[in-house]
Amino acid sequence: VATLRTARLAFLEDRIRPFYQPKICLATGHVQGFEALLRWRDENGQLRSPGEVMAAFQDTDLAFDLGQRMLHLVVDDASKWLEAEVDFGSVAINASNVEFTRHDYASRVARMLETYALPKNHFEVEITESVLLGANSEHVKATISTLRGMGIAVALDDFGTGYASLMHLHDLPVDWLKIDRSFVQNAAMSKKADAIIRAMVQLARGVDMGVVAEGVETHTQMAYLCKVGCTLAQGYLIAKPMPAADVPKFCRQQA
Ligand code: G
Ligand code: G
Ligand code: MN
Ligand code: NA
Repeated sequence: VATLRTARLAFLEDRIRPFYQPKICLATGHVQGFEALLRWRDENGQLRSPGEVMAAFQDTDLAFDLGQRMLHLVVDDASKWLEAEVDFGSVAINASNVEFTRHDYASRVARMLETYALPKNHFEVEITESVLLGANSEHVKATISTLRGMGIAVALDDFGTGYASLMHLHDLPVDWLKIDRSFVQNAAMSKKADAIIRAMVQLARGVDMGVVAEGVETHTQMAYLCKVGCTLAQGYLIAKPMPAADVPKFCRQQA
């Protein structure tokens, strides 16, 4: 486990990078966009997942700074793809609750996009419903609608793993619902898992949300998800998260 010191050093020494995992349209196979996922190199140059850094930084100002750094790096990468006429669709960033509940989240994002001349419809934000469990859920809802009003799509991540999900859907106007990979992995394997996935898709469609299936690893899962009406698929079957430098080639191959 990374200590706070190890995590802080990675941050200070600029060893944090976004990797990008594509989401494809199940109906057409086209790239809809990419999710940015934090990766970092430890002192031995080993590539590591975000869990440890985020656990070490949790609920500190560093969590906020880390989010700002990611936002900066992701918008920079995307603006370069745009300049090179790479058809990447949109890029999505995961916002931690600490970042998202700071009063000026929407305007900070807007300023960053404007600085890099990245049109807002090329950018998306992923949140989890736990952000609504904090003290100021009215403010969270206002932030969501400000972002959407600017043309930035919002996705509800890890759907199905949280608490009181149905209630949140009712008054949470988001664009995308991401079905957690724990459900996707059992798809087409058990009647119960199938019933749950079908119910989630129905629910999302009933409130005009698109549905993203996460963690798709097999052709069987992909065919099943397409059949039951999911919109997009993301997972190792399509591609693992890749460095920014590999995104242009991936987009060209898919076109
Ligand atoms: O990429 P990986 O499966 O290791 O990610 C583990 C978790 O870390 C996922 O829940 C993902 O949403 C989260 N995560 C990845 N990158 C970021 C990031 O830049 N910011 C935040 N807040 N969470 C991230
Ligand atoms: O919580 P969030 O959905 O943002 O987390 C996405 C995480 O899932 C990332 O850490 C990513 O590395 C991981 N991931 C993406 N695709 C797959 C997959 O097909 N299988 C598994 N096991 N993990 C995946
Ligand atoms: Mn996510
Ligand atoms: Na997720």
